[in-house]
Amino acid sequence: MRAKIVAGNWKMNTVPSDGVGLVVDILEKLNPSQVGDTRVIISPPFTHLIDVIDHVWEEPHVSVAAQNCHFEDSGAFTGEISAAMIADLNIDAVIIGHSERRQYFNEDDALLAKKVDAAVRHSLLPLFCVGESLDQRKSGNHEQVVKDQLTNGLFHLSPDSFKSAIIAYEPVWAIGTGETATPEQAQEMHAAIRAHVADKYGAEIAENVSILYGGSVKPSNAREIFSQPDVDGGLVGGASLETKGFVEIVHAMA
Ligand code: G2H
Repeated sequence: MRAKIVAGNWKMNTVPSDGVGLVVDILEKLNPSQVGDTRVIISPPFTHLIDVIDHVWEEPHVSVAAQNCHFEDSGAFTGEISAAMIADLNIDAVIIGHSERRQYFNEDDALLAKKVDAAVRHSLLPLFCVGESLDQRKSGNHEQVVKDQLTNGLFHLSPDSFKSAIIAYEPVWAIGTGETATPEQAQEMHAAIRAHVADKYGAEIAENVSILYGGSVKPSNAREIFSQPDVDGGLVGGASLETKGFVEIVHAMA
């Protein structure tokens, strides 16, 4: 049975003191009977990781992810944070390949593959993001774009290492725009991703990999998107910065 996951990607929002308040508030408002077996992942900026992990480590269904890592373990890379450093804080996961990293920091598949390796080397679950631009969708090329991102950034992993990965499908045209993929568009791409995983790793591994949808998920659309058979949860940006909305989204997954 694959895991149901709702992850909150705070991006570069909140200062540390506000972030701690937000996580405390979220933990208070999550209703265990409505969370069920959904795994909640909180992904704050690096500056908040120590404080946030302090608050969630005793919560069985809640874990913490970093938003990025460097591919080397240490060295002369001023301003960078390594997977080794993140893992040493008892963080569980790291987001890799978010479209904002691809777009604003020129991260390409070859670099992302090295980051995935660094994550796996330090037992961090790679939450690997893929997604097409509006032009790529309009040209009908969207499935191939996403398949190539997976092939080049993630599918070099051995089957055993791949089993720790989580995939997030985030159409770039739906990120932070208020525009969401329809449940049918999400399902179609998630099914294509699962089929692509099956081609590479076999049906059993494909059946067990969690594929999250991201892109303007909100309380008003979460339940319908999450009800699709190949959608195993969400990667939530803007709506994860407000307790009530994020908690509603988590409860919508159960
Ligand atoms: C997509 C998503 C979270 P938002 O980037 O990763 O953000 O929900 O604000 O579109």
